[in-house]
This record gives sequence, C-alpha cells and structure tokens, in this order.
Amino acid sequence: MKIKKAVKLVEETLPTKRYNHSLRVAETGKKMAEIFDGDIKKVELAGILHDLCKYEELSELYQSVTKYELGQDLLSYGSEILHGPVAAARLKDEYEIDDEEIYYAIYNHTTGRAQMNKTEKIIFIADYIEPKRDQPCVDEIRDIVFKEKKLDKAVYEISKRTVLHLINKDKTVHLKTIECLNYYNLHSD
Ligand code: DGI
Ligand code: FE
Ligand code: FE
Ligand code: FE
Repeated sequence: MKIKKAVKLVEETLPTKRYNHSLRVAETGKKMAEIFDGDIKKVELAGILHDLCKYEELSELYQSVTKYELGQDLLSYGSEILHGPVAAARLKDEYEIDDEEIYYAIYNHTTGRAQMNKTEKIIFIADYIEPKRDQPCVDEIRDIVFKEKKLDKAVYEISKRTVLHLINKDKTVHLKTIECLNYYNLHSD
C-alpha cells in the first residue's frame, strides 16, 4: 500500500484526533528510523496504520478474531489489546499488506513482545513518545531515545511504566506485556 492511500484510509476511518496521533507516530517513527538505521518506509506505513481498528465495536473486533483465526485466547481481552492484532490481520487480508515487519509492528504495538524486529520496536516506542503524549516522565523516555540513543532500553522503560500503571489501576496485564518486560530487562543495552 502506498503512503497516500494509507493516510486516506486512516483519515476516513478514524476521528480527527486519532488520525493526527497516527500521523505523529509515523513522523516520530521516521526520525527514529533515521537514527537507528530502520526502514523508513515500513515505519511510516506502520505508524500511519497502527490504530486503524481502535474505534471498532468490541463485537466487531471479536468477529474479526474468529474470521482471521487470531486465537481464541484473545477473546478474553478488551479493545485496548485487540485493536492491534485485528488491524494487522485486516490489512494483510483486505489490503494486501504482507510485509512481516509491518504486520508484527501493528499487531504488537500495544503489548510489545520478546525479540521485536526494528520496525516493531520503533512503532512501540513512537506510539508512547509522539510529541503530544504527556504521561508522567515521558521526557525521560524521549531522552533515552534521542540523547542516549538506546532503543532496547527505551522499550524496557516503557514496558516497566506500562505494567506499573496497569497494576495500579487493577487491570489485567497481557502475557506478552510481561514477556516484553522480562526480555528487555535482560537485553537492554
Ligand atoms: O492505541 P493507543 O492509545 O495509541 O496506545 P496503545 O495501543 O499502546 O495502548 C492502548 C491501551 O492499552 C493503553 O491504555 C495501555 C493499555 N495496555 C497496554 N498493555 C496492556 C494494556 N491494557 C491491558 N489491559 N493489558 C496490557 O497488557
Ligand atoms: Fe494502539
Ligand atoms: Fe503503545
Ligand atoms: Fe497509537
């Protein structure tokens, strides 16, 4: 899919605020791809498209989990976990986006996982640090990326903050989120 078509699809599908977030994730990701020798075009496309299914009804997301055979275990999670996997599968199935790196980057953008590819790591981080994000101490993550230039350390710090945040809010933590936390604890540079 061409960038222009992706932008149009997201513009037509998502509310303006989320559309603008998607563009900022793509821009932040592109900057990171230059620094970390990533694939700029793949990062841009994944950034634009990552939240495509963010506003689908839960029932619709569940139907897609079954249709795309994403695994019945996903049915015990809400849309915050499902919107990535469903978007990845739909883009592959209906829009012929068959690049593996882009697929995994969109699929895992919320939870992360162990051993992410470079596009996947960049999207995971860019989603957290795009300029309008205002989580407490997000500037620390921006500095790890743009000053220290440590991608894996940024993934670890984001996972850690996400897990602490979820526990504080009594939310269930997806296994992949924990696997990501543990893997990048051991592998962050
Ligand atoms: O879609 P975005 O808002 O841009 O960001 P996202 O897809 O990274 O995260 C969506 C939400 O999912 C966010 O509020 C954090 C939450 N989240 C991340 N990991 C987990 C999680 N929620 C649950 N329940 N479990 C997780 O492991
Ligand atoms: Fe998302
Ligand atoms: Fe995220
Ligand atoms: Fe996002």
